Amino acid sequence: MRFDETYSGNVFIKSHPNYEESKAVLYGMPMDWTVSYRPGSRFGPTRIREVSIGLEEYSPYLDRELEEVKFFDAGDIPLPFGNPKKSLEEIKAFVRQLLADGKVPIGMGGEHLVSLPVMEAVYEKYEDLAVIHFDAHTDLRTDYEGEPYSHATPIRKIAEHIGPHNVYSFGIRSGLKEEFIWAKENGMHISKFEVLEPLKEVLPTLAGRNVYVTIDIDVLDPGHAPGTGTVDCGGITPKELLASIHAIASSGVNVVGFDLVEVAPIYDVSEMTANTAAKIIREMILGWVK
Ligand SMILES: [Mn+2]
Repeated sequence: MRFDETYSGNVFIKSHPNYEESKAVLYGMPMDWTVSYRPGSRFGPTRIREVSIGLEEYSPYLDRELEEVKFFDAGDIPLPFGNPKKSLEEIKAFVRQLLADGKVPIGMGGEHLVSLPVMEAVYEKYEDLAVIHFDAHTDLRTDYEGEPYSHATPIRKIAEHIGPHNVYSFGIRSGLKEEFIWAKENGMHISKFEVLEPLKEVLPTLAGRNVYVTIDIDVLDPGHAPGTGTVDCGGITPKELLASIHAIASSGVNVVGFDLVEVAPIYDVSEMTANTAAKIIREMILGWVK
């Protein structure tokens, strides 16, 4: 299931060498064809893997080692440049296979539109699915300049697909007035500006549910994570994001898949964004893959 079977180089730290034996599968979705502002997130997965080597394998937060969780790094899904429709089909086919094999999908973007086919595939398997979404942006547009498949639309599309009342967004501080109105009128949960406290209020209602979690790195303040396409000041700290991941880990929700998207290394001069992303992924793996 690795895309290049001869590949032996850049993989996430402590990933397991064998697909069959692994409980979860990490994969990159190197697509940034629909971004409205700064491109570059197609290079995110590669850079996150490279810097992951600097991480400790042990989490003092969770008292757990990466050694204890078998996850396979499948590499990046080969995607046709400039063709979002075909790219989304390729991603969905890949994730369907993972789910059929009983694996937990762990995605790295790429622009946020890559999460849409993943969530659709996960919903095919888990009909009671809820989505937890951390982001600076609503991503609730119906289209962007007439284009329905855009990095500004994935949450709208999944909300229409699984029911808006099953989607919970946190940390939102940017979007059109109409998007906020649509969410409110359709029973979708949006917490503006904050993540941890409103999340703690919602989690008890999701206990026992199958949940997909999608994190746009720009939920963090650009002071902490400048390496992303559409920066928006006023975000949360990595400390709050880590605490939110740990809150989900101990909440009784069943995380059936997750992703982290929109890391764009070319704007990441300090490499702080990629390093932060790698640690966040480590904590999600250790906290959510049971
Ligand atoms: Mn965003």
